[in-house]
Amino acid sequence: MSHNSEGFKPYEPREFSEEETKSRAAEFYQYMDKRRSLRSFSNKAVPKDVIENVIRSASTAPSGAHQQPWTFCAISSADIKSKIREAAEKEEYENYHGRMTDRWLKDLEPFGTDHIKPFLEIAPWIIVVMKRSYELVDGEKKNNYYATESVGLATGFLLAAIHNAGLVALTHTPSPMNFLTKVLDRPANEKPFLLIPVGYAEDGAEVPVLERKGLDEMAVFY
Ligand code: IYR
Repeated sequence: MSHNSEGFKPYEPREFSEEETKSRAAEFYQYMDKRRSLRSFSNKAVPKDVIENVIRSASTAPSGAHQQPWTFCAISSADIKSKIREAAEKEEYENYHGRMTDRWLKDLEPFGTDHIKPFLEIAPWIIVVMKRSYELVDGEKKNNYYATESVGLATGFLLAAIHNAGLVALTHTPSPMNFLTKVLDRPANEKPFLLIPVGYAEDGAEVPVLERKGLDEMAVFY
């Protein structure tokens, strides 16, 4: 009998037959391919424990030295949501009226976006993902490793968990996002990374027609 090395434990693999592996991979792809970013939300409530569990799923992402350099701020307060909408629309107005280049505005035309963001009040939840660039240990700054990559991975897991629960989301980046630090009263070692309204799609919601790159265009096998 082998015994565990100090600080290690046996990994419990979850393996499937080749046939089942193939069908699981294909079915997961089909399922994920149905995910879309939504901008029209219903105000239908989403229970808090659903949000807790999608955040727990996000937090299963790998991170540099397992430092888990993220904080998820989950907002259902109507008051805070309207503060966020007001501040976001102020920034977005500037973006759409001078800060974004003509090329950028043209590239966004197919998505029908503008500076008005009602979903920030209508969606039952907003999750603001915070990146923790460093931790304060005895008053000293300790940088977290690969914080951007880690938070990006966790956000990807979050979006997959939201989709799996039958909910919809938008990865929203009002720019600049520093107003969130103030509105949410967050510490200086956290920077807003993404703002994600979460809820159900509005009845009759539409999404832009778009194609995803095919395997030939986005993968190379050696
Ligand atoms: N942040 C703005 C503009 C915007 C930019 C990109 I790149 C998008 O994919 C979508 C929107 C907004 O949210 O409207």
